[in-house]
Amino acid sequence: MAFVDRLNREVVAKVVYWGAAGSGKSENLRAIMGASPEATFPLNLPEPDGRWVECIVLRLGELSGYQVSVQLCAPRDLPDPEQGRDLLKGADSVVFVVDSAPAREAENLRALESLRQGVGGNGSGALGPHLVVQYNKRDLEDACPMEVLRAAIPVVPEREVEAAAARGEGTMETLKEALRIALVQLRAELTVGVG
Ligand SMILES: Nc1nc2c(ncn2[C@@H]2O[C@H](COP(=O)(O)OP(=O)(O)OP(=O)(O)O)[C@@H](O)[C@H]2O)c(=O)[nH]1
Ligand SMILES: [Mg+2]
Repeated sequence: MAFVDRLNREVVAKVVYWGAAGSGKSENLRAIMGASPEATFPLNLPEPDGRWVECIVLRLGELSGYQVSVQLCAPRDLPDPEQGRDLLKGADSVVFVVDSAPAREAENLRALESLRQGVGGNGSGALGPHLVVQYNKRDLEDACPMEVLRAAIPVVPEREVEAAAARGEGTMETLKEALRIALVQLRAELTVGVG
């Protein structure tokens, strides 16, 4: 759940990008930074030195009388289980970045398993409603066909998006879907809180 400061009427939502090492998480953040002049870096990164996670902050505007911003976070590589749980705690939605390169199938699966462990669930049910699956690197000449990838990634997401993050294709659409999931919940929480 997003961090809500009712006194100052500010909300910080969190979207976590997750995926195998080299799947394209950083390219997503880079593309979003490039398209969002207002993007900033948060002041309270988990580890100032030798950082294992990248974060950017976007201001989204007003919702139900609150100023809303969102933190987009991506670990470098797969984090260890404790760091992973910390990062996923409070996430309003998760983008699982799939590498379409045929040789990365096992790594994609390992990343999905670590995501499941990180959110504390063991079935696709718990994860799915908060999840956007981004099939990245669709520009590769030997990219796995979509039906092969879908069959190989055992999760039912709320949304899926095809992307070529290194070209900035599909990255904003992915973000839009992740924010949509986050904001639906947030609106409900703020409305209940206001009474
Ligand atoms: N062809 C192609 N290459 C991509 C795409 N997205 C990312 N890459 C390349 O894949 C490599 C890894 O991308 P990153 O964004 O650094 O991957 P990451 O998920 O952040 O990796 P870690 O931080 O190590 O976990 C880089 O050389 C990217 O340029 C894509 O859509 N198409
Ligand atoms: Mg990275």
